Amino acid sequence: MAKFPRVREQHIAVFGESGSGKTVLVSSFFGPAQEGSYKNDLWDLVADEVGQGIRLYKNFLGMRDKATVPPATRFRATTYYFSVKLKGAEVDAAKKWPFDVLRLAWHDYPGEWFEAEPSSAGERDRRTECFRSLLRSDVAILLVDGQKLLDHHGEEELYLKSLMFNFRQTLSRLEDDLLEDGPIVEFPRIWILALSKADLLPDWDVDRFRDLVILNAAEDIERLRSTITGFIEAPEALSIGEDFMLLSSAKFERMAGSPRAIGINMSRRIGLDLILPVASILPLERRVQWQTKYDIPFRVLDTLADGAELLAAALADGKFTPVEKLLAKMPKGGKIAKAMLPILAEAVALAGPKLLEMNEKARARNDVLRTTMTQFKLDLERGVEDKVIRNSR
Ligand SMILES: Nc1nc2c(ncn2[C@@H]2O[C@H](COP(=O)(O)OP(=O)(O)O)[C@@H](O)[C@H]2O)c(=O)[nH]1
Ligand SMILES: [Mg+2]
Repeated sequence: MAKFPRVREQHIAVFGESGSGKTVLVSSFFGPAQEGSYKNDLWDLVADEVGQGIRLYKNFLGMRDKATVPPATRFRATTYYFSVKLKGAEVDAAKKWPFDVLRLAWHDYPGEWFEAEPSSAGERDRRTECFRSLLRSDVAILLVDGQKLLDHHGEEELYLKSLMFNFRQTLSRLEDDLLEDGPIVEFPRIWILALSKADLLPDWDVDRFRDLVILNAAEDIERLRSTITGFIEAPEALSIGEDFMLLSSAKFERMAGSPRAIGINMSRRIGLDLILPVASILPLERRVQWQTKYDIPFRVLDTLADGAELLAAALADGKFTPVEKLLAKMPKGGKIAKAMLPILAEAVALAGPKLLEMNEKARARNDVLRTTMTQFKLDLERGVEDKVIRNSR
């Protein structure tokens, strides 16, 4: 009998210049799940470090009740650890869920680091160190600030180009340190461009955002891609400039003529419910796509979507046992990756009415794990339909 809880850990890295909305975003991701009125019969969202959780909730309450924004977090790199704890696992370990906690590590990279050279050797080391920890993420979200787009109305190109340029510069500066041991195996391979503060552009959908970025900064994205290509092993497993999403932490309502926020409606969020689905489902999908198309070394596949087998087993009906058997029987390596591919592909292919049906059945059976995983996939489908997210196909 497996020991519970078994934890699957997914990492996402959030990059954005200072003021682009990172701290508010993480507060708004976490806060609502702590409200007394919050209901979720599938899981609890908890902060692994109590102090962090309190700070984020306080940020959230400040916005909700006092319309005050969190203090700027300059030059501070933080990793927030959240656990999505599935309900009912303790009482029913016999369900043999392959995991019952999904851990999300959210890396917040200080925006100032994009904008200025390190001021000392010590700071340079800190940056490299921080960046190394970000590399464990499968997914990176790069924020495009909606406020800056408004400020640059008519010359969005200037802003977008400088954003991409700064970002690429930052990476290039770190190149020597990061590449000490040769091409990097574990590196975020899914780069999502996200419009933050999307509430400021209420009539925009994700297609419009994408068109703007491509029209004005296609070459810059290409340059960023080639920079990253130079960093990593198996660079065909990389998507950048293919995934886009809208994010808004709240509806900020401003008084006419006054720059001061007068109301922050925390119940009007955009895209935040897609964070967990993006962190858990997208890497699995991409892994299947890349593994099918290219000959990718196992060590890359294995880091590309850690625990993909278990996620797939949790999604596709009746697959726990075969996956567990395979994992127990075979040594880690290319052979098992090949044997697993059809199972992963089956899980990824679940969609539409079939997926909904599985979700409903799992819910009726009180199979919280499968309900949650199929729900994440449904949420992503819904996000695509609503034009909040757009993924490469
Ligand atoms: N309209 C709007 N404004 C936001 C949103 N998120 C953040 N802001 C504004 O942007 C400012 C900077 O956000 P913050 O999260 O501190 O940026 P960070 O430096 O990237 O951490 C906040 O003080 C808010 O005024 C959002 O979703 N919508
Ligand atoms: Mg901040």
